[in-house]
Amino acid sequence: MTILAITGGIGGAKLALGLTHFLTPNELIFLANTGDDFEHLGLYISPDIDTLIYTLAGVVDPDRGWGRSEETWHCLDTLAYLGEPSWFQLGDQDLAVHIARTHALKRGKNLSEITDRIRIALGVKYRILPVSDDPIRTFLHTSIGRLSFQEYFVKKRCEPTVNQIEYEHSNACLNPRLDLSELEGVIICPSNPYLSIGPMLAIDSLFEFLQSTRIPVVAVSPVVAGKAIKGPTAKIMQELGVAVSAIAVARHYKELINGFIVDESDIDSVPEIESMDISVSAYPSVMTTLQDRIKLARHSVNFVRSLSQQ
Ligand code: FO1
Repeated sequence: MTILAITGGIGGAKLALGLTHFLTPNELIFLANTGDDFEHLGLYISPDIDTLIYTLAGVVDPDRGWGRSEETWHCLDTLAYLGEPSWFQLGDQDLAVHIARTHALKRGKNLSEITDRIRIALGVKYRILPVSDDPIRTFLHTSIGRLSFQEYFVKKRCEPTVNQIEYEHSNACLNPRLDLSELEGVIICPSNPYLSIGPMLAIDSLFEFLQSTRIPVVAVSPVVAGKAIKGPTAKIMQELGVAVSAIAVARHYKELINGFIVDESDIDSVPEIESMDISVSAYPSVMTTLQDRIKLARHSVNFVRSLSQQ
């Protein structure tokens, strides 16, 4: 039986790495967000898939959390010199991945096939499935208009006020390579619920599966003591009129989860979350070191397994 880890962005990749330290490639499968994907300079870029592959392969830049370590930027410098857009930083090694992906897609391969090729080439033994092979795109309606995800996130540095989030997809299908019958449980990683997990849950069949399945579905809170661990989660929650708290994240996932992990500093929120008919576990959930990631990952899997025995 297999654990499905639903992940997007840097927070998700941290827990994902922890999971690979004790689950085998047969026991773990990743479903990755593609709502941040976009075309830039004629290249198809899939940031959350690449962040996950680079993290699991041990080649991610440890400070940025995205892109490759020991990267060089000759191509980007030359593009800037030529007057081409350089706001989205593409390193030289990273560019090779975008070129290979774009080339494969142009030859008729799908995103799953090319993701498999890239992760195998980088030595990653774990299956990584894009949530869909069909396009899904996140747009933000903001104080300065409708922005694509990367325009908002990178070009405008998350500064505009967000009024609404839109997931554009024309009936995108859940990745058919995902065999739901082989799953023993699901972990929703501590990724941004709106920007990273939201686009995936916009696929009806995934949402309905999580809502109706009898296997345990556990989410790990990305909000700790009223603050987001990383990125614009807290800012977006505030702007959407939602309290920045683990309770609000649990309420957001309420229909889908039967287990929720809060940081031990949020122990006071346990009764209110339990009143939503969700089992709660309080555990240190800020992942600074590799040991933190492994411990939280192990705790998440143990929690999933304890819920399946109930
Ligand atoms: N994030 C930035 O803040 N600035 C960048 O220039 C940037 C470039 C980039 C290139 C490749 C890649 O895979 C990721 C990149 N990211 C960059 C990260 C990315 O925008 C975000 O981490 C995700 O889309 C959010 O999950």
